[in-house]
Amino acid sequence: MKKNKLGLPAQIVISLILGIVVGLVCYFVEGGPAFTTNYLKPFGTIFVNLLKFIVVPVVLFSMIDGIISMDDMKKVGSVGWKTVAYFMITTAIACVIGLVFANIFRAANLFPTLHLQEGAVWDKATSANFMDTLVNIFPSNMWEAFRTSNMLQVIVIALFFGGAILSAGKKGALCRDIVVSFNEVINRLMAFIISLSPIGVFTMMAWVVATQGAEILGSLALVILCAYLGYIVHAVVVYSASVAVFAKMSPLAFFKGAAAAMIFAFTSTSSTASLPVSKECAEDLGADKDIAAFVLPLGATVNMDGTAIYQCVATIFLATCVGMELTLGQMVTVVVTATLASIGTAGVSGAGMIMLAMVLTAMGIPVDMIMIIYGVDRLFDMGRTCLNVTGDISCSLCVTTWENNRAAKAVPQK
Ligand code: DAS
Repeated sequence: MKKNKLGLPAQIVISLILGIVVGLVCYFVEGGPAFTTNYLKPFGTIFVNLLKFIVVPVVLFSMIDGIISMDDMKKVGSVGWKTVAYFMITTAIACVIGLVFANIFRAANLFPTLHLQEGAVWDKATSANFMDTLVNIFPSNMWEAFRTSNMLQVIVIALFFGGAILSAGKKGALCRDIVVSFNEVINRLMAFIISLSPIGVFTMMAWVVATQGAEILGSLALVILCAYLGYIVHAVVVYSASVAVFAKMSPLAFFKGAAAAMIFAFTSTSSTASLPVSKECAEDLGADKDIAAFVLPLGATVNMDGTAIYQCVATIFLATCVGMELTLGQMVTVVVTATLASIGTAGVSGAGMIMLAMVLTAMGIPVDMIMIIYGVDRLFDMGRTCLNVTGDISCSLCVTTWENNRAAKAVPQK
C-alpha cells in the first residue's frame, strides 16, 4: 500500500483548515448546519466514542505502569524521591496557574456559554460537589467503575494495584510484566486512534463552526491564548526560580541550553520522541549523566506540567460552554484529577486530550464537549509538550545539584 506522504501533523492542519472552511460555508448556506449535524458530526461522535472506549484502559495501565516504574526509585534512593517530589510539586503549581488564568478569562467573559441546540449532543452538566466526589472516589465494585468510566475510581484502583504489585516484590513479577505488556498494547491502540485524528478534526471543526458560527473561532483562539499564557508563566516563574535557587544556574543560560529540546518538543508534540535531544541538552547544561538517564525517561512518562495546565484551562472553558458554575471544592477536584491525569498521560502526540476525557468525566461534564476544542488540540499540544520537556530538564539539573551537595556533605570534613 502506498505510504501516505503527508505526516499526521500536516494532515491535522489541513483537516483543521478544511473543517473551518466547510463549517463557514455550511453556516451561511440554507440547511448547512443540519447537514453537518446529520452527516459530519456522526463521524466526530465515532471518534469521541473511541476516546471514551480507550480512556479507561489507558488510565488504568499507564498509571499502574507509572507507579511500578517508580519502584526503581527505592533502588536509586534519594534521587528517586527527590525526583517525584519535584514532579508532583511543579505539576500541582501548574494546575493552580492554569486555573488562575482560566478563571481570569472566565470572569472577563472571554469564554462563551454556547447556545445549545435542542437535543444537542449533550445535556446541561450536573455539577458534582467536592464532598460527593471525595466519598465516591473509592470504588465498591471495580467492574462498575470500569463500566461507568468513573475515572477517579479507576485512578484509585490503579494506585491500589500499583502499590500492591510493588509490595508483592518477586511474587508480583508476573502481574508486573502483564501490566507492562498490556500498557504497550494499549499505547499502540491509542496511537491508532490518534492516527484517525484528521477525520475527527475535520468533522468536528466543520460541525462546531456551522452550528456555533464564526465567533467560536474567536473563543478557541482565546482559550489557546489562555493556555499559552499559563505555559509561559509556569516556565518563566517556576522553572527560572527552581534552576536559579536549586541548580544555582542563570535562568537565561538554562533556557538557552534547553532551547533545542524545547523546539523539538514543540514541533514533534512528543516528550518520548524528544528524549534524545532533552538528554543531550540536560548533560550540556551540567546534569549528571546517570541522573539525567533516570529523570528524563521517567519525566517523559509521568511529569506533564504543560498537560496539567491544558487540562485545567480546557475544563474551565468547557464548563463555561455548558453554563456550569464550578465551586472551590470542584476546583480542588480539578487540580487533583488533572495532576493524576498528567501522571497517566503518555509522552506521545495527543495523549493529553485523551486524558482530558477523564477530567471532564470526574467533573460531571459530558465528554462529548471535547468535540468543541479537539479540532485545535494540536496547537495546545505543541505548547504543553514543550513545557513538559522543559520541566524534565529543569528537574534533572536540580536533582544533580541536590545529590552533589548531599555527597559533599557525606565526605568527612578534614
Ligand atoms: N504530547 C504529550 C507529550 O508528549 C503531552 C500531551 O499530549 O498532553 O508530552
